[in-house]
Amino acid sequence: MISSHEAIQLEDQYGAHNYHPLPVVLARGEGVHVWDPEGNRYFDFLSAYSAVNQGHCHPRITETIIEQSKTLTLTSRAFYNNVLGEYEKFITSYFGLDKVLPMNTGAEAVETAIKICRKWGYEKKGINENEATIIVCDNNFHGRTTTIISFSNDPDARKNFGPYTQGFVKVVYNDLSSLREALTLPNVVGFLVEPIQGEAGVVVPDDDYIRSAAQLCKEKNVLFMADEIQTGIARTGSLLAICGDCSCAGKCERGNSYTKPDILILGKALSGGAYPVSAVLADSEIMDVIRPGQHGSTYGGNPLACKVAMTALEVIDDEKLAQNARKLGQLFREKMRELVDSTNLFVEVRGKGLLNAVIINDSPESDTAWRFCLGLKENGLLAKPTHGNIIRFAPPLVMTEEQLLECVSIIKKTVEEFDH
Ligand code: PXG
Repeated sequence: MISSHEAIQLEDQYGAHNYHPLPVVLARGEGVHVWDPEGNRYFDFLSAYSAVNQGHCHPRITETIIEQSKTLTLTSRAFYNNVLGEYEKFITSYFGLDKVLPMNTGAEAVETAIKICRKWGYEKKGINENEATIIVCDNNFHGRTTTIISFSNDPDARKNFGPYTQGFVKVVYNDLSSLREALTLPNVVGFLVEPIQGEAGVVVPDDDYIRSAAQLCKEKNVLFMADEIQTGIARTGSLLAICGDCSCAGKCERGNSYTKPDILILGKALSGGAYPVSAVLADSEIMDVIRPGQHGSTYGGNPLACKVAMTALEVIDDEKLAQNARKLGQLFREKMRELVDSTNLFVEVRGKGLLNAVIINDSPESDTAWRFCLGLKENGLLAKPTHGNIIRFAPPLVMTEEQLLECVSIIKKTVEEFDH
């Protein structure tokens, strides 16, 4: 096996420099752990940005891949395949919406949602062609395609990638009056929102924000689109972040705190990190605006992806991962709050379930969070800053309480070393 040093050199020489990874090479993963080529073991506290909620190389998901890859992997949608329909029935009943449009990556699913929303605006709402407007939020992150970066306000994501796609207006996140005002603009067809802003630094809105925003949209006949690519699939202690503070003890019941989206966007953990699988769900009156030839993807809905997604979602229920994330999240924030109180380094901890962030006592432009993450790595835990002073902590949801407490000790030890 090549060494860490060699692996880093190869990426540096032959790969586009579109990332700045932490200097650690991962060669193997199992559950909450990953190993480098030299055999050092780490706790994964990023989970591939919440894609690996079910843990690395989950045996049931791996088994599904092996079995289906020996049977049939890809047919394209030129023909029917014998898994897609079964998957469509499964996932629509799982999330409580009539229909699904299967794609591969998160950004593709967001693009799909935008296309459905605009088409619905023209054909169902009677908006004049090419005038549809979609409301988005400041500091959003929805992916990297040209249209999506057109409504980003991150200079790195945007600069020199223009000209940009038109038809988007921004509102302040977690500010209902800002949304209310934008909804008075002509030609508004949709509101696209992350129920918790992950990339912005795990920004959790007020308890009533999502529900009230959806209500305002409903009053104006505007589609409420939830991007749950990072927050969904048990990460925040409920099946979806739009479930609110649910107390479901098992399978999602969509109880009183649940807000129904008009369009639900999923990706990442839909495959447990084993394969790129994304999906857009909506009720028929919305989804039916898409007719043959108007949207698609070679790999979208392939039998391997469909099987993987079904197993990945079954694992969420069978292992009660939402409930585990809910319980461990509370414990984690409690322990981090002790560090906020007892040290100068951490000033805040925030989050929901096992999607959390600590804010470090320095500026967003500083490299303090980066240096702290290097310290964590030396002590056997991998995390990554979202800004110079914010570190996201998002371990796989299969973690045990004992493992979580071990991780808390690693973080504590690193803080103590760092303070000196
Ligand atoms: N929506 C949200 C809320 C996301 O967090 C996407 C859409 C796009 O998903 P894809 O599969 O197209 O990456 C995300 C992705 C990165 C990166 O490397 C992406 C995310 C988080 C951190 C880094 O571009 N989230």
